[in-house]
Amino acid sequence: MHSRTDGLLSWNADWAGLRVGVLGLGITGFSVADTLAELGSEVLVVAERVDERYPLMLEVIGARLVHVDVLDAPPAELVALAPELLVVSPGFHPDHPVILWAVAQGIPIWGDVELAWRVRDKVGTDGNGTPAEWIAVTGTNGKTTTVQLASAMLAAGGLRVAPCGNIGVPVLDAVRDPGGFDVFVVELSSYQLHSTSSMSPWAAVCLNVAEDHLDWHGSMAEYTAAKARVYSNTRVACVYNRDDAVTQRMVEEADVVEGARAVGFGLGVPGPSDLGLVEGILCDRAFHDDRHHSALEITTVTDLARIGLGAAHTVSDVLAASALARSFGTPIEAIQRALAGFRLDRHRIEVVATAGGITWINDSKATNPHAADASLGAYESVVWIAGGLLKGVDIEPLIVKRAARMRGVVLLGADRTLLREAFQRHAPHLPLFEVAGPETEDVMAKAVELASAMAMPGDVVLLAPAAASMDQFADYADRGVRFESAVRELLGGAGDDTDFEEPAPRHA
Ligand code: UMA
Repeated sequence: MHSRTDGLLSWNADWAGLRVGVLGLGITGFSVADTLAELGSEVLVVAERVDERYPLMLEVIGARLVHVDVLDAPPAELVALAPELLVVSPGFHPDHPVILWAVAQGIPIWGDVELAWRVRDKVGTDGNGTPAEWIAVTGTNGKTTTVQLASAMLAAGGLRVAPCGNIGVPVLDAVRDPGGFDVFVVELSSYQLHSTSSMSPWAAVCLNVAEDHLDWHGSMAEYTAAKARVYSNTRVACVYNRDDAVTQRMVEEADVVEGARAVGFGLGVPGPSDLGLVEGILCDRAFHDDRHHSALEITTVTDLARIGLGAAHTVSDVLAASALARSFGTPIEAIQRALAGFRLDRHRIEVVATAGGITWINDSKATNPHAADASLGAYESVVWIAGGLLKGVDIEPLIVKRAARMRGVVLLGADRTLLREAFQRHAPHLPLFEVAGPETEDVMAKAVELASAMAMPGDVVLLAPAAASMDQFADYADRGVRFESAVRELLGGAGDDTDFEEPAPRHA
């Protein structure tokens, strides 16, 4: 069925007077309303749980707001508007009653990324509307680090780069920045990919796929299908993980633009269209004229370990980011310069302190079992602090795989019963303590005290919860900060984080 929105493929298209419903008023919803208001559309925002700063801002830009306590049906104002388009924030489930209503009405449903792709020629690279290229990054884990790495590499090569998307800067804000950019490195969540269809990126990567967000997607198949959309219409390079066959299959099955290449990365020896490792050296054999006979050296695992990037999953991220940057013509020297100055974000395998031979590590960013697996795998003997919201994901395989490395366990958070039962089934001998919730204040102090009682010299006490934090904390950063304060409180002046040697990276 033809609809008016089919032809809306440029900032300069006829958006004036278009009746649009916008679902959600967080950072995405506001960026959508602001963009559409600037384009002259008639905007009605519908949301529950609205942050107090937004309503006034909507008034200023000339968009209307319907704010309800519980949004369980399309409000009368939205029905009366008879929207020609509904733009949804990523947090809305596809089975949300308002979305189901729109589907039944035949109203097109876009996410903010779809809208951003269509209006990407507003400023462009040079102010005259030549759109910046897009590099799209998804995966269960490592997205933000890879986006930051690729952005740093492209910038070191002299380009104006905007990291944006799920990383926290709405793509529409990047697209409308008056300065203009040469390239966007866009972090895309499975939620965002679900509502994106026109995007045709220069290069795309799905870093890995493991169970996460099953409560939102309903099944692993649906979650994987959403992630696979990142490769649709890719024009130059489909970058996949040779250590994760699912990502390779996604590329084989993707509908890409004729001429797009598949480029692998992984911790093994690279083939002629891959980046990989040869005796601890990270090599590019994909973007190299003599790739059938030799490889270009990027850096070594030892050098990466010196700057905190030596864990196996981080080496993978460096290879993926290098593949993306190389696909865009970034010289190897620029990649090396970018790596020399790069530091991981906070709360990602961050050493908080060492005292009495015990190392305290904050990996609060490990919000699913796949991420926790990566950090548990990096240490031989661990007191594990875990728990929170499991998001419908099965925790058992992780416990079966990693219990042998654990000295003991401290559980916290809403879903700790599921964790406790899994330990009872698979590692009943392990000392296990629980911190009862739901209050936030003393949780970490108690967890740290219990962990300290179990830890022996040589051990790592690792906060890698394998779960989301929102049941007890504002977000993963808040959880990490509270952990760090509790550790410092416990250790008093005894902690010293300067003499810690990064444990040898493992590539198993
Ligand atoms: N809302 C409702 N009902 C709902 C859901 C949302 O009314 O059922 C409304 C509320 O008004 C709320 C607003 O929608 O204030 C929030 O919208 P949202 O949940 O879509 O969040 P945003 O503030 O727009 O932020 C989103 C991403 N959040 C989610 O996907 C949940 C941010 O990723 C992202 O940085 C931002 O867009 C910019 O692209 C955060 C995230 O947790 C970091 N992402 C998940 C992850 O990384 O695991 C996917």
